[in-house]
Amino acid sequence: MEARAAVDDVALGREAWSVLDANWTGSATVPAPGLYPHQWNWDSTFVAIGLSRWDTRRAGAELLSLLAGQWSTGMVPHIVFHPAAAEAYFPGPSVWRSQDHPASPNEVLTSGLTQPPLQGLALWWMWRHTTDREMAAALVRRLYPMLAAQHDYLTTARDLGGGGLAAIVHPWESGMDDSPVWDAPLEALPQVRYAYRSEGLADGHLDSHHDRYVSLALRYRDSGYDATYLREDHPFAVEDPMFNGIWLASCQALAELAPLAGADPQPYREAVERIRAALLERLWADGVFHTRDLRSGRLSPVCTVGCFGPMLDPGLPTERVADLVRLLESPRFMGAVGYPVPSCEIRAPQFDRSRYWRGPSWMNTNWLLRRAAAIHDQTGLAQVLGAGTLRLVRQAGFRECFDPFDGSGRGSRDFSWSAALTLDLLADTVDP
Ligand code: 2M8
Repeated sequence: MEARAAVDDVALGREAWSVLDANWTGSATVPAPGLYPHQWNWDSTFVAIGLSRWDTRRAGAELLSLLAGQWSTGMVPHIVFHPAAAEAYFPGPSVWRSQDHPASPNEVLTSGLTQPPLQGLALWWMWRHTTDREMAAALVRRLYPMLAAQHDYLTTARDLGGGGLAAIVHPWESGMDDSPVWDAPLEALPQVRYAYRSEGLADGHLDSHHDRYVSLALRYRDSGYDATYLREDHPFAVEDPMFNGIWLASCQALAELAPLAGADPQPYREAVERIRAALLERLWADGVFHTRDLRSGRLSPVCTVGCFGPMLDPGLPTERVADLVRLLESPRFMGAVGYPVPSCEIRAPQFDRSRYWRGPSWMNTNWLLRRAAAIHDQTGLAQVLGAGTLRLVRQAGFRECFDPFDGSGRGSRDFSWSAALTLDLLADTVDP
């Protein structure tokens, strides 16, 4: 394992800031130098969360830059392209062709997919932790209508199952691209071949799946990013517990921020109730939430870190919370590894400690589960998650993800959400 001398909190905080400064383009933070040269949706939003206690202006700039890419449908894209890097990442703007779609913004090039709708929660987090209430209140008023439009988009265009949940139409929309829960829906697609980022494949990705990722994106693009096509013909439509758990948390946040924005909280309160009921009715089985493939009607048998997403709901019934905490602490997840939280249950045949989202631990999901534990007064679990996550970055640096057994770093170095969320986790111990 690649280890380094453990650094103290102050030095770790300084290192985190220098990563975030180096990854700043002037208007947003890229996930990592080299591999990811544009603004990614949930990466930026985690950066905003991490900066909330320390730099309201930059946290706000991050969200405003992302939302400058919002389509008039309300969809918040998963990538906002940085013009200087144009085709440095595949699939770049020439594949997505957002500029040809009337709903996309005029001056900004984006992808045509979305990612977990974390922005409501991030705005609430900023409001709660800011040291500049006036600036934060102005940001809430400015961003609120955009997040309301995002919410309407998910409610109308993405309830493909008709049961009150938002469906994702591509694994990239989950943020957990290579998760084994997409294996069955992907394998049901016809086999295709594309040259896809070949230099990275040996390391973290499954070759044939990536060919299908590209073909799936092209099919959606060629439909004109059409909502009716998604509902009736698109071959990939999945209800994901993490995506919907995050959506619920953002609805809760929008309800709480409504008075500040002069808006009515009631629609968001109702959305929270509706999403909770749908999660329990449609995705709960055998003591945990599962993904539902709307095309086959099947629940995925594989349990991943995403299955704990609905724990972000403060109103989740206590027996369900107890079931999830038991599973999370069991040898299927945290109980058998040194570092939280493996992205796939380790007894699953698909578990692989070295492949993206099929085993490694990630800071962003650790942060979400720590938040969920805190919401449900699981103080011990929250502490273990916080301390274990900080141990990862102290030992291995701000890597993209980590081996859950020995804590060694994997993927990109100087990864922005790992740096930003470290700042948030350190806030308990380091004075601003
Ligand atoms: C990874 O996803 C991108 C596609 O969006 C990729 O594999 O190229 C995921 O880890 C995703 O969660 C993340 O947002 C993105 C940028 O860090 O990289």
